[in-house]
Amino acid sequence: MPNPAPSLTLYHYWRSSCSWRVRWALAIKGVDYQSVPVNILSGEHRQPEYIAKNPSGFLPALAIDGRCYGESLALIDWLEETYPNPPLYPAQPEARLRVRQLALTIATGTQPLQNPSLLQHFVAAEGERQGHMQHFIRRGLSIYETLLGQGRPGLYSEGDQVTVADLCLIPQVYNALRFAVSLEATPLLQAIYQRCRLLPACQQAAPEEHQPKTP
Ligand SMILES: N[C@@H](CCC(=O)N[C@@H](CS)C(=O)NCC(=O)O)C(=O)O
Repeated sequence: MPNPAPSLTLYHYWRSSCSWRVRWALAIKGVDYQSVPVNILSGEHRQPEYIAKNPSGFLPALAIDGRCYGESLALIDWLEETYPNPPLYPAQPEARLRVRQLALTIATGTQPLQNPSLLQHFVAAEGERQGHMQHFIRRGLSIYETLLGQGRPGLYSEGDQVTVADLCLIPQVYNALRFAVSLEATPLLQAIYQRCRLLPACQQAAPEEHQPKTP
């Protein structure tokens, strides 16, 4: 008898880019999960009840048969290993390396610099936050664009198949637009963004599909 499918509960916030990555991976793999919204704006992610589930206090977190784990890329890798089809990495080792380099350019080099917890700590004046966000988003996207130019983009960031790189890129570009960062200087990633936004799995995972009816 095959093992029963694990029961999954995703703790996430509708506008969190890291949450969108995992929602999109779940949608691509066609995996069902229970959805538990956690409100970053009201500080629910800093309450003891959530910290007990994910000690970092960051979103998202995924409970697998009742045991909770954090870190979006680790969660996506678990999904990839548990539900290999369709794959989120190319088969060839150097192409996999390019995908990881792109994904980490966003996941470790760009997104963390925009976190509310970091901004509250280091950028005291509310009015300076937009400029800070724009600076680091522009920098991250410009590096990504250069890497695309040196790599093997096709319809998506690596070839013609959606990979983990796209799962990181698209939510970050959404944030760029939200914070009025122009994409004029990054045409390759802009085209990939527009193409991905038309994909049903990407749309299913997008913030507008998860925005609570009442704030
Ligand atoms: N490395 C973590 C980062 C998670 C993360 O930074 N999540 C953001 C939302 S995208 C968050 O929860 N921020 C809350 C805060 O900064 O207080 C991951 O990939 O899961």
